[in-house]
Amino acid sequence: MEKKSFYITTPIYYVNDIPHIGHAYTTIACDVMSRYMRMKGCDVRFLTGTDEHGQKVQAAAEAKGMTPQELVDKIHVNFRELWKVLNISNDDFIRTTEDRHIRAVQAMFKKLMDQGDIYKGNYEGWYCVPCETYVPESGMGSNRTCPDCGRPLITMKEESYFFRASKYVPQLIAHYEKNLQGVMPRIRYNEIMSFLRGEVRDQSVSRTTLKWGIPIPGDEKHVVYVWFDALINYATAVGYLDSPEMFQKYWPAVRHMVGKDIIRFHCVIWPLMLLALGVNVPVSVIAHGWWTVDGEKMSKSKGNVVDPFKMAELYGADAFRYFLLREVPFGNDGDFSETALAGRINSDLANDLGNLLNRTLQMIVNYSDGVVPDGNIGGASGDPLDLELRASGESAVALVDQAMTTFSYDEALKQIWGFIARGNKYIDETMPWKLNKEGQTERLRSVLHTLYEVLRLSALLVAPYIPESAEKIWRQLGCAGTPLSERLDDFRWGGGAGTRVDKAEVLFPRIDLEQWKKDRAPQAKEEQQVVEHEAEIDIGGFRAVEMRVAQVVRVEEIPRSKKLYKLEVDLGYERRTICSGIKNFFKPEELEGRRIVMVTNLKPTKLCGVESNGMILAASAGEGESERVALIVPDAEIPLGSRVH
Ligand code: ME8
Repeated sequence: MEKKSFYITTPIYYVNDIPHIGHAYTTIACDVMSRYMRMKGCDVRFLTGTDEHGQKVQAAAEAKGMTPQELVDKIHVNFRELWKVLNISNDDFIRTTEDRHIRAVQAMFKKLMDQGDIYKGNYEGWYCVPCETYVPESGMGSNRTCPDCGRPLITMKEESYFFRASKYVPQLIAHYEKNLQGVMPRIRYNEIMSFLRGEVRDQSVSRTTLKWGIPIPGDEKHVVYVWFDALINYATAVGYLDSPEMFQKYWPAVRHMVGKDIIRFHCVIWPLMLLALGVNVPVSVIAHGWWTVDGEKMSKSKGNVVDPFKMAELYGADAFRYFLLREVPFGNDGDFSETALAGRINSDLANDLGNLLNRTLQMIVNYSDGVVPDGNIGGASGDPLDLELRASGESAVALVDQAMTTFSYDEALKQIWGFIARGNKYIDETMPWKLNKEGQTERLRSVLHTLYEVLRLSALLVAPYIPESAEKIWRQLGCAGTPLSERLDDFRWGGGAGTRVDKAEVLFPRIDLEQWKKDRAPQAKEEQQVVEHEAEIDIGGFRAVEMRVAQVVRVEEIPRSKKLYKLEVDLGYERRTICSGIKNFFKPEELEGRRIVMVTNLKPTKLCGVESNGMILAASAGEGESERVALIVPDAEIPLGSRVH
């Protein structure tokens, strides 16, 4: 029988952001669903990727003296690395700078243009000239200023292509009226319906002010607006242009998981584009809530951005995955706290699941020589307690399935943990040690076999959530293969007799909370600052950077720049001009005459019209208003031009 297709996507993340728990959350949720649907026997396609065009990337690349392509090639790796660390099982990773995507975007654009659904007009909006970007009314600072640089915005008008979104609105409303699962959960559905019933304007889909984007075929002074470009990734990756067969297979089964911040793009603009193209709209867009941290909005300037790499390193990927999905009802906003994470590790993972495994394996070793006995656990003549436990397992499977169809991860986990708790209670009720002492061999066999089955089923149920630990449980139970390659529907209660179990190993070590508080709490704030690591280099890579001692001779303002100074520096053997972004931290007289360290072999680059020939070294901490900068200076008299190693 042909497998049912299931195609699930994460948003493609802005590549210039450092991955944080928000990104991890969406991706973990998709991963759990993918793993679950594979275990249900579906042909799953799971896509994630990076959104790599746009003004911010262009500006960041310029600031680093790189081409935008070089920059995105380098930094998109942050996401790939994180998905490895978090055990994400995506089948594909798309980048919007890939050729397959550029061609698909251009083909869609052309088709819509040819059929008259894209037309030329004028775009008018509030624009920040230095940042070269439009700012929506909702995102402006006070007095119409740029939220990034704080400078006044101007109105700007440019030629632009427009997508005739309004034309397809009635069709989309009719679709959603018949398909209530088109937007989940219901609160977001209602939000989208009321938006659609208001005024949906035609959408500007090109820019002439931006260079780093996909050129519009036949009119190359325009590039495709980033959102129009980005949304198409979902279709590109399953062969919209290149593989009609693949597209046919997966597209009708597509689900997009997104944060609530981007539902208009996904539930309005994208389906309108698809309707215009004559392609199915997504089966569902599932919007989840927003994470704050210790009650506050996450932001780089507050330094409270939670680094998922760090969480996985400290607590393990599985514990982090479990916590994110268990802590908050999917769809609601949530507050992340490491204290709550540590608490759940101890209670749910170490106590409930860990203890059930440990106690059971230990008893099979002690009372049955490590071999699962063949007990009478399933039949009508079975003990009522055993039968009740079996029924509780069967009902957990059904309730988990129901919860998963509505993406209610926390509910599914509650059902699974309810079953695990029932297993622990069963040990206390049956007291196998007493049965052993009293020589009640028959009963003991049934009890041990029943407990083994509770664990075998639990391993399958937890596998999508905590895949690594589930595999460990599976191995300790002496089962062949991996739980993730099993089909959930094939589970039959009463199997496993005669299997030799492995040694019990601690799955989740308990955290000593007293010690943890001493170790973690004082530095929590510092630690939570994201450290952006560069890729490892060898000594040759380091030697390639030529650094020398120099002296600042003269400091001048650059009229066009708020941040830069023009410095004249003396290296002993020559004088150079350098532009340095330290204006906000030093007065000219604090710099003139100082000895500093500089990189001397950087390629010259032009900043605000001034050619810069090197870079002075400084350390910086904090962000925004609290940013501090310290110059790196030689601590003893040493000739100008001396090399720094
Ligand atoms: O919007 N809580 O990319 P992005 C929960 N490139 N989820 C969060 C979160 C938080 N605090 N912060 C981020 C973009 N997310 C576009 C998408 S798709 C065609 C283009 C998650 O890097 C959440 O899934 O800003 C949100 O929708 C996404 O990251 C935004 O990622």
